[in-house]
Amino acid sequence: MTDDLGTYAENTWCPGCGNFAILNAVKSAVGSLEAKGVGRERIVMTAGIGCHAKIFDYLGLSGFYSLHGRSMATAQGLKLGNPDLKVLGFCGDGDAFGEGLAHMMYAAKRNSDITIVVHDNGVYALTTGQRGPTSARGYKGPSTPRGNTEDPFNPLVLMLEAGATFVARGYVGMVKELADLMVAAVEHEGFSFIQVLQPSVTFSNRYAEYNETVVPLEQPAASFDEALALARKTETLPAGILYRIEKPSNERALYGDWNPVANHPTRDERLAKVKAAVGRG
Ligand SMILES: Cc1ncc(C[n+]2csc(CCOP(=O)(O)OP(=O)(O)O)c2C)c(N)n1
Ligand code: SF4
Ligand SMILES: [Mg+2]
Repeated sequence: MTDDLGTYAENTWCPGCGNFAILNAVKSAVGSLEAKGVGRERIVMTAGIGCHAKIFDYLGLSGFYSLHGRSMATAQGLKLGNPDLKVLGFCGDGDAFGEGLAHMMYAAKRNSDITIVVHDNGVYALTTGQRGPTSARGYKGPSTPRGNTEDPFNPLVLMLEAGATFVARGYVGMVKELADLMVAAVEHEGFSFIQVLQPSVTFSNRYAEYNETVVPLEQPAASFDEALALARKTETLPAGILYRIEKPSNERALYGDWNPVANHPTRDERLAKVKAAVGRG
């Protein structure tokens, strides 16, 4: 690990990949959080498997490198294990809305106090560009040589409907705004979701399209229905916090202010409990 939150791992992302901007935004967000008193030892990360997940190798934070489709499950485990942690889960679109879809829906439903950042490039990039859950209709790749015959999932709508209490969209062409979104998401107590539009220059280069269609959103929607309407827009793509409400997080509802790490029983206390349970206390 280096002082600037970097690591000594060789970076193998393609030149121009949108993932670089996400890495820079996270570093900036961690700096802002530290300035606000959230020490970096309290900020932990997890990632799935994919190009996005290499962020785990390049970012000098503690964490747990997970499996494809299990980043958000691992993030929930980290938070349950120690609710004082601020947990960042990095996912790909395939990770989050393919194999990990059920985990995503339930994490949002139970309002787990984690932040999920989806690097949405609309393809399975690491495995060389197969169609994924957010690929556009007509997308041509190795698994759809004649074009994708399915419409993409809308991640924002899915997360809103599942119960996410913070739903945002960022764009790698707006790094400062993306860093601000990450800070706000980490500060939000409850399930915070950021869809980051992250073109894969190699397999789905949509920079020109996004530069035309992404528009900054000044403030969150005033109601759930308004947020859904914003999320469904296609001619322009609002970027910012679409929806944010206060609701007790799962961990707060389960634990209150109790922390299983701080209140961990000693070995003798655990032995006494076991003996009592088997009638030998
Ligand atoms: C359990 C499991 N299923 C499938 C794979 C194969 N696999 C690795 S990366 C990947 C796709 C990654 O796509 P995405 O999550 O969108 O990430 P990206 O590479 O686009 O950043 C797949 C299917 C795997 N490694 N493990
Ligand atoms: S294949 Fe795409 S997502 Fe992966 S590093 Fe290259 S440009 Fe980025
Ligand atoms: Mg992808």
